[in-house]
Amino acid sequence: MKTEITQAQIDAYQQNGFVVIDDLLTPQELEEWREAVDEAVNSRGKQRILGRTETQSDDSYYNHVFVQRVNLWQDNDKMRELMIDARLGKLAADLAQVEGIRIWHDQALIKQPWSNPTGWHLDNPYWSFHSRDAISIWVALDDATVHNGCLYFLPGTHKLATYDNVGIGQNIGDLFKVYPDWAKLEATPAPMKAGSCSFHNALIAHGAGANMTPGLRRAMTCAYMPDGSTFNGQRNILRPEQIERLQIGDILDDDRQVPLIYHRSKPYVTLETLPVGEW
Ligand SMILES: O=C(O)CCC(=O)C(=O)O
Ligand SMILES: [Fe+2]
Repeated sequence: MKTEITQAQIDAYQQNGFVVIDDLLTPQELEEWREAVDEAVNSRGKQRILGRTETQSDDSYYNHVFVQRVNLWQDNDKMRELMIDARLGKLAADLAQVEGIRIWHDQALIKQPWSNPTGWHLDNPYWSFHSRDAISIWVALDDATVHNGCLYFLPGTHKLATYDNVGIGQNIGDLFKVYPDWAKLEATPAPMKAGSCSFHNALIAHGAGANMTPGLRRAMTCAYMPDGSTFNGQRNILRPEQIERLQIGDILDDDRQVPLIYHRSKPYVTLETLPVGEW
């Protein structure tokens, strides 16, 4: 795994709100990630978010944007091994310029052949904490191209975004009802080879194209929360019992739900020290 990033990459990330890092994974690691993600997604079955019953019908528009399976690290040993990795945490911390990184949630996002586009959206407004420094990694498990649904970004929008949310609906441009000025910007596509990755700020406007090919566009992603972030009252992936125990303003710091995978000056969890059980 590539563990070094340059100052130019950090500057580009801070300026544009995203950066592509070529060849994050070695060919052997890529094979390992593909196998682990395929296995974890298959054994999860239809449960999109762990512990939650679905209401979406199989033929809904959203189900044909991608197969989405959230928090595979929590129910799959191999995915836990891949996700609880201080090297990934350090890359995220260096780019975001924060002290410590917790996993908010991972997700496999698999665009099957002939999938719908992913509408323009911001990530952080959905989450149970607000941070201008939250960051996500998106690892391509297949070559991501403009034909099969690579990501697109509106550079710089992370600096202007607020926490107002619009749901990802069927109209890919609905975000521009909230941010009309952004409708005039040119999007930057982020094609990348399998094994490469991008990092994006969780407030940057982004989306992905349709999959116009008969092949898969698989991606493994992880949303990261800067250590010290506080509960904002939103449910997102938290279970009702967890919400009941939280007050707005509480620091989200339970390693069973939001493991601290890297910190510059305090101990962080490893596979061996990760506490087990539900929070
Ligand atoms: O892979 C996609 O289609 C969308 C990915 C995305 O929105 C994200 O990783 O935040
Ligand atoms: Fe997103």
